[in-house]
Amino acid sequence: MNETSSPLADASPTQVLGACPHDCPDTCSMLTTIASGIAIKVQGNPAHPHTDGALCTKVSRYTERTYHVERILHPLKRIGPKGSGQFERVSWDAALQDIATQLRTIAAQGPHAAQAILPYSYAGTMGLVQGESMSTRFFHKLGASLLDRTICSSAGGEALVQTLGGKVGMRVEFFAESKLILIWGSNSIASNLHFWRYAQEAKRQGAKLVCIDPRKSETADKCHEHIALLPGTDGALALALMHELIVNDWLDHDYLAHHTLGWDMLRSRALQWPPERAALVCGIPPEQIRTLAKDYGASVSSGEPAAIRMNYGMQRVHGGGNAVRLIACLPALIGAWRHRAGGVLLSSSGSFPIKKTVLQRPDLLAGKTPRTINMSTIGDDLLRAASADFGPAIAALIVYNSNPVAIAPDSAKVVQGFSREDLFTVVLEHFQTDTADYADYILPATTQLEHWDIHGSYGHTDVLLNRPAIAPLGEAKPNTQIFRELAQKMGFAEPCFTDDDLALCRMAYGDAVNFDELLTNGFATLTSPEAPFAQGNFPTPSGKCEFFSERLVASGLDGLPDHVPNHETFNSSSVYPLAMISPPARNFLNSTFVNVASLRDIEGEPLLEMHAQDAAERGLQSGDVVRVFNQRGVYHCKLEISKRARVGVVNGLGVWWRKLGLDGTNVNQVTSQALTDLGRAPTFYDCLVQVEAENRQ
Ligand SMILES: Nc1nc2c(c(=O)[nH]1)N[C@H]1C(S)=C(S)[C@@H](COP(=O)(O)OP(=O)(O)OC[C@H]3O[C@@H](n4cnc5c(=O)[nH]c(N)nc54)[C@H](O)[C@@H]3O)O[C@H]1N2
Ligand SMILES: Nc1nc2c(c(=O)[nH]1)N[C@H]1C(S)=C(S)[C@@H](COP(=O)(O)OP(=O)(O)OC[C@H]3O[C@@H](n4cnc5c(=O)[nH]c(N)nc54)[C@H](O)[C@@H]3O)O[C@H]1N2
Ligand SMILES: [Mo]
Repeated sequence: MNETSSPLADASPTQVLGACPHDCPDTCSMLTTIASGIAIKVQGNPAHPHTDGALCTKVSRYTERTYHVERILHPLKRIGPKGSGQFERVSWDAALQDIATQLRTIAAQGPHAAQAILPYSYAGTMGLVQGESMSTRFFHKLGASLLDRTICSSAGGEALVQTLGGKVGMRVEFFAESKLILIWGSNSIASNLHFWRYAQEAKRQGAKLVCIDPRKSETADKCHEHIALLPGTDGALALALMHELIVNDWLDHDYLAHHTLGWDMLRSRALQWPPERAALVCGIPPEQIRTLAKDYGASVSSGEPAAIRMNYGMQRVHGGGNAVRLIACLPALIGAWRHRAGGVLLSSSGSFPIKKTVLQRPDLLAGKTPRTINMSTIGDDLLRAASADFGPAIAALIVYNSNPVAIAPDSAKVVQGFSREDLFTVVLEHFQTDTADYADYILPATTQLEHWDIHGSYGHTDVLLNRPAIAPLGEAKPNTQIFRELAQKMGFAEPCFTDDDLALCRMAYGDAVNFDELLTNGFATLTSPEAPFAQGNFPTPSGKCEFFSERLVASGLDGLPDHVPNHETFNSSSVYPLAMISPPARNFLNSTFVNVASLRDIEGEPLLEMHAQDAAERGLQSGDVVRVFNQRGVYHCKLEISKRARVGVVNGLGVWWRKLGLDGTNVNQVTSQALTDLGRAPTFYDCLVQVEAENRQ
């Protein structure tokens, strides 16, 4: 497998090294077996330590997805009303010519008119090349609006930056040596399987595992303890843990004195949160908080490492940023960072020295300063008229690597926006998703088996290279190629619009990574310290763990983290008395894979999990079709009375394709466009609803 040999010509089975492209912390090294140019199998690379030869169930079905009969293999042009899904086949040349004409017409209307064009993309592929490289160059040159990519992790990301100085933390492999692991806001078995392997190893060595999650997830089932707090109350829990650490003097005073900023202030705030107060907010017994604090604090005298694996579950609520800030402070109180198996990990993505400016070429803006649109409020923004404040109404939308009609909050607004007759929409896709149904043009994109790419990770610290294993199916083209050809049709003459994908892969890290090693092994491990903050050295302005942040004060916010209540606060007397969360289903990846029959069969159908007591109060039974509703809309699905749901909270597992649901909607019909305290992120899990049987209107 050298760079020049073509696997496509071989008749006997060969294997090609690749990378799983999906939005998941694990970023696995993948081996594709091909015979006569056909990919017959994908498997985990046994030589890559984190992947350890194993892929998750959904990605092991990657060939089924790639050769799916519904793959879009030719450019398509709309012939029916928006949303009807009626298209006809057109040639690439005709499609690109017409798209270029439409974009040119919009851009020609005035000096800043190109801002009416908006790219909409996220992490359908996490690849740096098929993600934001050639596409971003194209939109910069055009002067299109910028997109604030907040849909997933920006509240937690901003919180980490303000507290630890970056999206950095423990190395995942050292969780295997931890003696206490708090799995906080994460269903690791479903969404971070390769971390779970390390947690299992720790468990075998005697570690205690505690899961903090409103839902009794598959992961909670396998932990020693489960703390089922109400959604959006993690900040209160963290403050009460600090209270107990302080009053019992389970503190590393030396670490606090030398490597933290603002301890006196945080201490005073935490002392206002005795377990009884937090227990009322969190809806859990105070004893559970005391026990957790005792376990966590024990590390100070025993020296046994205590670790926290946060994932993004707790930051999808109003106070998500503050909650992550508080949790990220905890390790410093007990000096957990001194040990390589202690501390916290939410994301490792800040460890990667990605050459963004080389890939994305912001210089192509050439002095233009387009407005920024937040992807999480696309519903409202598509419906906004031109104004001095907003600028021009959005006139064209180019969607790639994302399915906003299914995944963005407050679907009724999103659908209304995408239905606008005066909106020109282009969707680059593998399948005719809910979003593609609203396109004027659908352009067929290649999958990871058909193109080059290079990856970082947000769960480990390895760079991975993806080689194409098969030729593009039908007339599909890589995103990069589509933007290269569009650039040509637009007459963009800069040489950077001819860089090929392998060249872009090489540029992504420049000299920071040995590319020959990537070509040979498929992965390369970044050199990073084993215990990054053992001696402080946080990448914050002060070099300390910033309990108090001057930067937040400068932007008009509280410098000290606090418990920030939900926008939609749980209240048993309100019209909408149930809190709904909508975490990912194990066999889907957001809305990807929902159309793969073998995986959809495992998930069954869209379900709402409800506690028996809440069901009894409503006369509901398992299997009933229910209306889940609030002021934003109604979503119909089947009810399941389930031990996975706690009293007062219902779980609507996501993210189904709307058109595969009971009535053409999914959970996002009821979620809101309200944003988080930090990071301008969505609040999917800050959502009150009522539930009743379908026939009782
Ligand atoms: N199988 C699978 N894997 C995935 C995904 C998928 O869709 N399917 N999605 C991928 C993506 S995009 C991401 S961002 C990552 C991370 O995705 P995450 O958002 O971390 O998803 P989960 O691991 O399900 O963890 C969320 C957990 O948080 C819980 N939760 C909800 N609200 C709260 C709360 O207020 N407090 C606390 N403590 N917990 C809460 C949920 O019940 C759920 O079990 O996973 C990735 N991996
Ligand atoms: N209610 C609720 N809503 C949620 C969440 C939740 O927990 N609850 N989670 C949120 C989170 S964390 C996230 S990250 C977002 C995810 O939202 P999205 O980033 O939109 O992710 P997906 O739904 O997986 O859709 C990705 C699309 O990209 C396409 N794609 C994949 N690779 C390529 C490629 O190479 N080229 C092109 N052109 N297309 C490609 C896939 O076919 C797929 O349709 O959803 C959010 N929405
Ligand atoms: Mo995400």
